[in-house]
Amino acid sequence: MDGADWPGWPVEDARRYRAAGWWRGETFGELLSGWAARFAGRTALVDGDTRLTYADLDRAAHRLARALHARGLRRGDRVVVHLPNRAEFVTLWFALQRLGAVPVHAMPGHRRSEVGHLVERSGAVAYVGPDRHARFDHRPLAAELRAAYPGLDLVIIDGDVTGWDGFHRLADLLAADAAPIAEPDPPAAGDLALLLLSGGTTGTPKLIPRTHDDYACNARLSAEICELGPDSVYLAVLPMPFNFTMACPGVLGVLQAGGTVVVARDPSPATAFRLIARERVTIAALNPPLVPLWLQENAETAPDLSSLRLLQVGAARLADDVARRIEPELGARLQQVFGMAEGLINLTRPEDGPDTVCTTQGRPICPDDEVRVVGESGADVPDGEVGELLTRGPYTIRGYYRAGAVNREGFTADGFYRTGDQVRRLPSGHLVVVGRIKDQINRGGEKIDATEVEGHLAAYPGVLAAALVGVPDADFGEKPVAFLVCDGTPPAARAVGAFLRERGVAGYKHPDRVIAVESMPLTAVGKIDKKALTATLTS
Ligand code: J2J
Repeated sequence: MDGADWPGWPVEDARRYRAAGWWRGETFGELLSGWAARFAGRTALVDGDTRLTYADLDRAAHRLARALHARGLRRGDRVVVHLPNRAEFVTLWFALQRLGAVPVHAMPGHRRSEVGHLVERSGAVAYVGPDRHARFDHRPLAAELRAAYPGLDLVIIDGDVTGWDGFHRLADLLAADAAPIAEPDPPAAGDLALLLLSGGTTGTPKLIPRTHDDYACNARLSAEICELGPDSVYLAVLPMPFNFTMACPGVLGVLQAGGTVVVARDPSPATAFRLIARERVTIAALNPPLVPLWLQENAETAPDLSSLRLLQVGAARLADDVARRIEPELGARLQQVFGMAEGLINLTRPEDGPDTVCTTQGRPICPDDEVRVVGESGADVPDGEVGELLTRGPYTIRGYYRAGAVNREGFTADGFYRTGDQVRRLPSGHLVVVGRIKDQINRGGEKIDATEVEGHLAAYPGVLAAALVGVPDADFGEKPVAFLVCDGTPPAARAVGAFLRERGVAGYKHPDRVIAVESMPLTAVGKIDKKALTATLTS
């Protein structure tokens, strides 16, 4: 474990997790080789007309690993992966694992501000993106990153690189027949396998270090609870770099079970329903805003969803009444998923009754997940009472990557992660998410760090003070609204959006509305009183 960059698990706990079989000492490169041996001719991946068997995926990952090695990538190097849903994402991910290089997951909606932070914080040496996606050209972004961060010297584009000097085409690397690596330096299972971006609450983005051991555990236990097997067909609707889609059980959980991953290139219900019928999809994962769209499209078009057995919904609170419509209308069982990139995953179970499935966010997937629900004093509250969720376990990090003192706020001295989520625990161990104490807005599953956006808003000409708050929204659960104290005429939301776009801030973080106020209401300790601001809108 790399003690210098991130705090690993204490030796005693690590020994316990190994002895219990949660950690199995296998890297993702080794795991893929094993799956390829067991499931060789079965279909691993479907993306449009492309179908890859396990043997194909294994071969492609080997070939790409060699080509990347020939371009200078080595064990431990960090690589920002900014690809939307496509087969190449999976091939690249495993090629990096084979080398012991570390994918840093960027979300498709991220822009220069977020991706720049990822490069800076991780010290990435390479960037991989598409040429264009969702009307955004990634090549100027890659060029800007390369100019800004001298350590970033390898740019790989999935698509056209004509006119972009020094950029490599991913297709060329995939087709290359590089010589076998002369002196391989394979990673160990306790090594860093990937870095995920935290939803954040402090204005500084935090990177989440996940190891082969812990991330494989995350995917395997999720897959077992979802009863995945070789006949499982998973539709990747949400972005594949998202922890939910990747490992809960997601892409990795399905592959370890010998099933098939079907790539949805866009999240629309029309695309999803076409793929479900064509590929006989058995399991899919959604965030709450997509659920009403699926229910509506289903009512209007009566698609063939007869193969769909399980619909996972998570990343934000699913309304109980919407939850209750899922099984009767779509014919698939609902599973609520309350997870976090830092680790802990809660799932409702096949044996749970409908009330539990529709009104709770599940319970931890591992018997060694430790959960505490604490009040303001830090003392545990009784079951049924609301408190902050703290957690520790075999796949929950003990600290962020290169975060130093920040880790003292985010974790207790004895290693519990402070989730910032307010929950109630039922006697059955199921958790109900009732709110949060972190300064974050959850826009239908997309997390917005209020402090980070406020920093940008404060730079808008004439803005004297800025506060971003989440206000209730029928479609997204909540949406960001900016309260501004301005010197002169306050800007319209559209102008603020253009300003943030110019600064390279992802679109989902832009405020839906801008409200001018004379001054900010303050709490007793002199902080901006966000509850009072929200109340002005809802009263
Ligand atoms: C309420 N809030 C929820 C839920 C997450 C699976 C599923 C989701 C994520 C994820 C993930 C919620 N109800 N069902 O990584 O593997 C909020 C909580 C939590 C935060 C984590 C996975 N499910 N949340 O959403 O790292 O506030 O991970 O702490 O993006 O999302 O966000 P993130």
